[in-house]
Formats: sequence, structure tokens, C-alpha cells
Amino acid sequence: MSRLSAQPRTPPPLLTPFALLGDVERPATLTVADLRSGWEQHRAEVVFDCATNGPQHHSFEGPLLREVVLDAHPVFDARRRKDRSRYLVAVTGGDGHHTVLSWAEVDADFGNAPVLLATRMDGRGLDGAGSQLVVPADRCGARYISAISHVWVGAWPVSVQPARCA
Ligand SMILES: Nc1nc2c(c(=O)[nH]1)N[C@H]1C(S)=C(S)[C@@H](COP(=O)(O)O)O[C@H]1N2
Ligand SMILES: [Mo]
Repeated sequence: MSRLSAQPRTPPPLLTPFALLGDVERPATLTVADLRSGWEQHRAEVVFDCATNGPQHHSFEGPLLREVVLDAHPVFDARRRKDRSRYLVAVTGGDGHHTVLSWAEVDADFGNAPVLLATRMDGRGLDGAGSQLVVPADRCGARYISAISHVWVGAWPVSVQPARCA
């Protein structure tokens, strides 16, 4: 038996990437490793309430959602606040659970919320599980989408039809 085949085999870690898509010039497929190496990592110590399990305390690390989304070049006019304020960010988990944020919640000129795409939870890498959305100011845990599969960015499709009275 060769030395190589005698080595214990550790299977390569499963990677769970997500798709960053929508009204962006540069759609991307990003793994947790990409999120860790491509952007500054921020830390958040959070407590959120879960209806089934009670309060959860966690420490998360990862890039800011807005920095990752900006690098995909959303098609808004970056210089115009009013234009940026029309956009939404929808985040979906592998099980279909999803949530919507307004772009303005995370935009530094508006809500400036330090929402993260986590790469680590409580010191453990999320490479296998997939990234998790971290919304530090939320009291409830429902927007902490785990195993993220899609991040969609786009404008609310406003109908400019005049409202009609019945
Ligand atoms: N993908 C996915 N993420 C999810 C959920 C879910 O059902 N699917 N539940 C949310 C809810 S309601 C809570 S409270 C937090 C924490 O839930 P847990 O403690 O069951 O992990 O995860 C959130 N993230
Ligand atoms: Mo929850």
C-alpha cells in the first residue's frame, strides 16, 4: 500500500454557494470562502427571540451585505439617493424561507444597518451550512435566513397608472 493511500481520507468539505442576482451588472455565485476572502469581516454579538426555542445568543462574523451587493453593481444610479431608495434585497434560504429588506435599510445614507452575510457563527465556519443573514437590530429571529441560496436585488416595479376611484 502506498503512503498516500494509507492516509486517512477526509472528504472535501461540501460548499454551499449562493447566487447573487437580479438588477445587477455582475451577477455572481459566492461561497462562504469567497465571502471571507473578498471583503472585510465584521463581528456582531446578537440576541434574538425565537418563538419555538426562546432567546438565542450568537456571535457572527462576515462581510456587510451592502458591500457584497455593491460589488455586483446594482443598476441604480449610485450618486442619487432617491434612485437607490427604490431598491429591495430579497434573501432566500435553501428551504425556501425568505425575507425582504429595503436597500435603504443597509445604505449608509439611510438606515446604515450593519447587516451581515455571516461566514462564521460562534467561531465555527459556515462553509458547509452556507451563509446566514444577520440583522443585529432585529428582536425576532425570522430574518436570520440560514443556508442562503439566493440574494436578489431589484427595484420595486411601480405601476404609474393613476389610481382610480371606485
Ligand atoms: N433557511 C431558514 N432560515 C431561518 C428559518 C427557517 O425556517 N429557514 N427560521 C428563522 C427563524 S424563525 C429563527 S428564530 C432563526 C433561528 O431559528 P433556529 O433557532 O431554529 O435555528 O432562524 C431563522 N432562519
Ligand atoms: Mo423564529
